[in-house]
Amino acid sequence: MKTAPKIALFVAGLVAVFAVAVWAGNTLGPEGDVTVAHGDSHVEAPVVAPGEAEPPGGLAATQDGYTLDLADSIATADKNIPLQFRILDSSGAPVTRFVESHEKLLHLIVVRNDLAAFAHVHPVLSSDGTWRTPLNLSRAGDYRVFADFTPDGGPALTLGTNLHVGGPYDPMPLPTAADTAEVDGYTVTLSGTPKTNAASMLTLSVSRDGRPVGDLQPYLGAYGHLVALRASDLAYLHVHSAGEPGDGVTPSGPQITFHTTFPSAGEYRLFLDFQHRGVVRTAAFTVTVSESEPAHPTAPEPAGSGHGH
Ligand SMILES: [Cu+2]
Repeated sequence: MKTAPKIALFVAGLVAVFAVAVWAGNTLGPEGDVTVAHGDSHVEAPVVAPGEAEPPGGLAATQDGYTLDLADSIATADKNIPLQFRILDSSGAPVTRFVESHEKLLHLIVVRNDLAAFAHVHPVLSSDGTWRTPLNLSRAGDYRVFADFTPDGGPALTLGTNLHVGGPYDPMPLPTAADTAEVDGYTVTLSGTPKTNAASMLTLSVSRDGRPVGDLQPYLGAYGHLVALRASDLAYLHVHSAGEPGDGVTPSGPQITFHTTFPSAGEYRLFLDFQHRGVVRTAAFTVTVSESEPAHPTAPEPAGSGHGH
């Protein structure tokens, strides 16, 4: 009977090690905001070491005991596909309580695998835990559905699963990398050099007819929402916008600033949602992320560098 406590201790140790590992790469650990949870001891969020990118989300349908469960993973191309899904907990029961983030309980991002089609919608939750939304997917193909949410008492998660939309499919090559994107007469310009191993700051500037747009409207608690997906496998990156409307510092355009850490070199597709004059539009960019030099090389200093003993 004495082995049970030992095993429990061992498991607890493993959990602690895992929790620290997760925490190191992700500002939201399994227990939520540690700074708040341990208010009396004021734990500072650990600094993410160079080279430790936030682990990308969206690559798994099940993570940390939660599962994204689509009612039907096969649909036919249509402007109004009724999508239904649930978030199940580790016992298989649907989760009915969620924590709001960016003014919504859950954000649903749907992209075709070739990244040629994108939707960001906010499904409606029924009391039995079923989420529903119409989806405008008039183009056939294989899609990835991402649910970005925080279950009550659980970690912030992005789960991803496949949706097959039948019909004639004409896959598109990824657009070449460019610093500007056009949408409905708006031009969005990207500046900043995205790199691996370090938090990258990206600035997106919105203009229309050559004039900077300085009166962007808040949309879901920010002047812009950016979704970044790795082209090779649709890994979903968490991107944080700098500041928020009404904080007295953040301008309502033309520039919107974001921070993220790219987990690897390669091509990514960025989708920026912004609102102006009551209409939400999406500008899309392809960016090529280059490998950056490690900030703290681990190799010993070369002999004769003047620091010999
Ligand atoms: Cu959303």
